[in-house]
Amino acid sequence: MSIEIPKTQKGCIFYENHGEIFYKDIPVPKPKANEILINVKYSGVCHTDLHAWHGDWPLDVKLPLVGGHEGAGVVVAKGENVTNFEIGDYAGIKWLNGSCMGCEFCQQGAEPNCPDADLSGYTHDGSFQQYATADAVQAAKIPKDADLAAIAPILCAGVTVYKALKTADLRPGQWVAVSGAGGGLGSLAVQYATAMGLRVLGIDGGEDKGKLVKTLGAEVFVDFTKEKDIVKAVQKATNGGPHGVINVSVSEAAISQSCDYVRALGKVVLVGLPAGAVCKSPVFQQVVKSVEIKGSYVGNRQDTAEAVDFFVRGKVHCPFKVVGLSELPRVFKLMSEGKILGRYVLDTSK
Ligand code: 8ID
Ligand code: ZN
Ligand code: ZN
Repeated sequence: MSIEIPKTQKGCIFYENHGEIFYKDIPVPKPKANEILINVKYSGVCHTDLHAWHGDWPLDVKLPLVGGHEGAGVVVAKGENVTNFEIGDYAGIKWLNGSCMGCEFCQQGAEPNCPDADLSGYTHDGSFQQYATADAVQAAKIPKDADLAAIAPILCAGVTVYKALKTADLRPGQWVAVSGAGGGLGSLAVQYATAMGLRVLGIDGGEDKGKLVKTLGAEVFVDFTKEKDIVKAVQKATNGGPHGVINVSVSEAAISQSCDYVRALGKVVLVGLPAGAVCKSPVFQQVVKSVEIKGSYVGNRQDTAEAVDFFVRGKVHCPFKVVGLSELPRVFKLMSEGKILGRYVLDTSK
């Protein structure tokens, strides 16, 4: 089977950090021997895409750059060495586009920690275009009957929070606090945690987010815009503090707070990446409470398969709104104002 592939396509591209984002005709990339070419139908917009555009992190982006790393679509071409995908299969673009597969980290299945990791929408043009390339080894497998718009947010947000919850290593019945619970990662974290049998306390701002977070499975919602003493409120609601915290807010203060309200022997998982942030934990408290603070970075191929399986079985579903690819700048604006419930998903045909 061969599918006709155009020479040019629509994509969102920027030439400098914080520079104008152009929605325009750009060339369709050609897959290398190890790559597949995916006709991206839908792409989620992750806060990481906004960090990349702003140049928030001590890691250079490729310029010019086509962002995006939650792309779901159809395989339309493949390089000569690709054996695990056929033309017509559904496939997903993840943050980890490819890695060396030879270093000590890749060897133990920690491919995201590979020093030579190639990152979609960061060092490799991503899913904010109609056709994107991905290393076939790392591209996500998507089942044939999946809803491509609904599954897109699973490819980064879902995988990341699922892996973060595994990193927290909690038992069913224990409390987990999700800080940033109403956003893209947070709304999925609440659902994965609930599906794993955990008791969830969500923290975010505003009544709409509170309502959403409770609908998704949280027993308690703490509104950071209204609550004066968040540490006290969280500890009271969880009878002494949550056993684990998943930090997906884009707030340095919220991250440090979580080191305060976590229960003794608890685990604080760092996921959100506010620009220049430092995690402050009072050493005395951390020692006496024997708190663990752990970083968690997306997930590997197995985490991806497991996170997708929760979606396929109907256990998690990111609340999302579909808009055209050309509307990316508006989505970034809403995101920077903290106004997005769940995710915005871009339809690449508009
Ligand atoms: O592998 C990783 N570690 C990884 C993977 C994917 C994304 C890390 N991230 C990072 C992103 O780069 C970003 O820094 O996770 C962060 C969250 O991504 P997102 O979920 O895509 O962002 P969002 O949809 O904007 O949600 C953030 C939520 O945080 C809330 C906001 O209201 C929003 O709902 N929030 C903020 I900003 N300040 C808060 C506070 N003080 C807060 N919630 C609670 N307390
Ligand atoms: Zn992401
Ligand atoms: Zn490697």
